Amino acid sequence: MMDLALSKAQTQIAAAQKGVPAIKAFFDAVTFTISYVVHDLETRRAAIIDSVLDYDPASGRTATDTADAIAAYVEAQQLGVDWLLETHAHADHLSAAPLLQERFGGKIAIGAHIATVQQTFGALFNAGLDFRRDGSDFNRLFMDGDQFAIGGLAATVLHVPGHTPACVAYVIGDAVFVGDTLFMPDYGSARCDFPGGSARTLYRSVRRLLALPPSTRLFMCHDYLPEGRDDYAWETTVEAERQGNIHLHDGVSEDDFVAMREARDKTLAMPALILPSVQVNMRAGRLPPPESNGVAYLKIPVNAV
Ligand SMILES: N[C@@H](CCC(=O)N[C@@H](CS)C(=O)NCC(=O)O)C(=O)O
Ligand SMILES: [Fe+2]
Repeated sequence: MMDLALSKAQTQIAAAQKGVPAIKAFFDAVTFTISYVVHDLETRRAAIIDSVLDYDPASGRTATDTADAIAAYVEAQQLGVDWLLETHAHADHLSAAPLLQERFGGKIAIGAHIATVQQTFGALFNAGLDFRRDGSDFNRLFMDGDQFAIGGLAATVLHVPGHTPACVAYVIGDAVFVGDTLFMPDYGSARCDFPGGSARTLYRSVRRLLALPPSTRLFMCHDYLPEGRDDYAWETTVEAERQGNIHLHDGVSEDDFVAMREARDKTLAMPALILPSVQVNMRAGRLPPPESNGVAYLKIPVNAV
């Protein structure tokens, strides 16, 4: 069957060879997340991808050091922010998108299947009626194959579920921000045991990403520094993943991947910040409304996850 979204992305990558985006990575050493600022050199319009709001679970305090570094870069480069893009509702860190939006403007966007994620977590946290579960807390919801612009740069969205049902990858110029699908070749792939996750679905999403041209640049959302490597890394190519990804190189069958992934997922502890993260990120990165004393509270569901 013809994959229209993928052929749009392929056409875009082929056309991008002379207008490649400027990409700046920001590594958060607490959650091992890589955020990106991507901009068009001609117009200086920009997108901020997967920004991080620092959160200390012991004190319940947020901090903006990581987001401030992104903001300082945006200011120094004199960029205009059009988009605050999330690859998914992260389970390991709070998003700084609302904070950066207040400062710079731009639209907060995520995959349209976020509504499914909001229903699951809205029920888990027994959120009140004020919590809308239709994605309307976000400014834009992307479907597979949707296209948008960052100044003169073309961007195409690919729905790549598996880690979560709403995961998307952003193809911007010739670069792909893969979210939690593939990790660096020597680390493999994202876990698939969160609500609505599926190893089989992730396999199919990854095969789609790896059908992009071999030289396509891929930018990871996390790097957990596997044994045998000394430096964090977040950029690779389709070709390198196809040849060397330890979980998903060419030739690994769907059934073998599913068996490996499901066995590995049983060994993983929950991310340290999963409970604060999902109840903030399901609200597009906003805290629950303050109570009558003016304080916002995060809940801990006991024996429910
Ligand atoms: N130790 C990390 C684990 C975070 C985690 O589970 N990350 C997800 C992505 S949100 C993943 O796919 N991890 C793969 C793995 O740990 O092998 C934490 O506590 O934050
Ligand atoms: Fe994730």
